[in-house]
Amino acid sequence: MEVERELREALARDEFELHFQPQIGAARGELLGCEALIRWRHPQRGLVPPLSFIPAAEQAGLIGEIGVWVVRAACAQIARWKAEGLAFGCVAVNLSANEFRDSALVDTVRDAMQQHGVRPDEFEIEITETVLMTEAAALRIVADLQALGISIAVDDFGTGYSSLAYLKRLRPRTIKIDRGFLKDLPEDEEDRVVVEAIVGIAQALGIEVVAEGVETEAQRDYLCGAGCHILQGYLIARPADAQQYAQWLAARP
Ligand code: G
Ligand code: G
Ligand code: MN
Ligand code: NA
Repeated sequence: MEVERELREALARDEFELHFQPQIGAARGELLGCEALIRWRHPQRGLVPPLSFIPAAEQAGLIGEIGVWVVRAACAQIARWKAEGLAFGCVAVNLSANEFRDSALVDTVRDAMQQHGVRPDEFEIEITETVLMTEAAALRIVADLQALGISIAVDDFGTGYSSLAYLKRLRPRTIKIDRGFLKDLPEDEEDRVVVEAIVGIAQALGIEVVAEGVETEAQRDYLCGAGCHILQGYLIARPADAQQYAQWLAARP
């Protein structure tokens, strides 16, 4: 398969890179960390976004190898920021549900953290809600990752297989309300009802809520008032490569 060969070459040639988007406290604006987002620096096509190659990587059975690259690259970046004396908080990586089929993931994460001297509070894993995440084997891998001391964030919350039993079993530190629920805030009454219900459930379960895709001050003000704990979005900063992100960090008061 053509795409498969291209993706293998991209791995071999080290053409992937991570970009970073900050997360800040909703009430006080302090830096909490960032989400790492993969891009493919294609020699001809330029910077390729993940939606253009992650689905193909899943189909080609290459998502596991890309996940290993992402985990190692994030840990290596953490070590570099530390060496530079930058306060970066916690770095969250995205892993596909398919990667929770292989318990080798736990060794990959443990080894990468050890190799780069990454503390558990400096590393987080984002997973999306799917039926797979209710399977015993996948839940076991999540529990083994949590036993390393790292936290789990449920991504795109509200769009997938959400059930309260699932939240109770997964015990995430945060849930990320999908951008789709935020884009028409604060005007849309149904979206307000959804957001407030999610915040209420999360609070009752001791889970923090991340609002992602925050673009306007009106959205931010509404989300703060509704009790969201953490903000991420273009209003704060767009995803940026490691060098630009380090500059953004260094420029903060
Ligand atoms: O980065 P962008 O801004 O385009 O992200 C689009 C989608 O790609 C998001 O749903 C995000 O979760 C996913 N994504 C980003 N980086 C990674 C990654 O490293 N691995 C996987 N599996 N998905 C990613
Ligand atoms: O992993 P996830 O599906 O949550 O990926 C987040 C996606 O949202 C990435 O594609 C990222 O570039 C994008 N994103 C982040 N902030 C904003 C924003 O404020 N507005 C929009 N439209 N997209 C955003
Ligand atoms: Mn994400
Ligand atoms: Na998301």
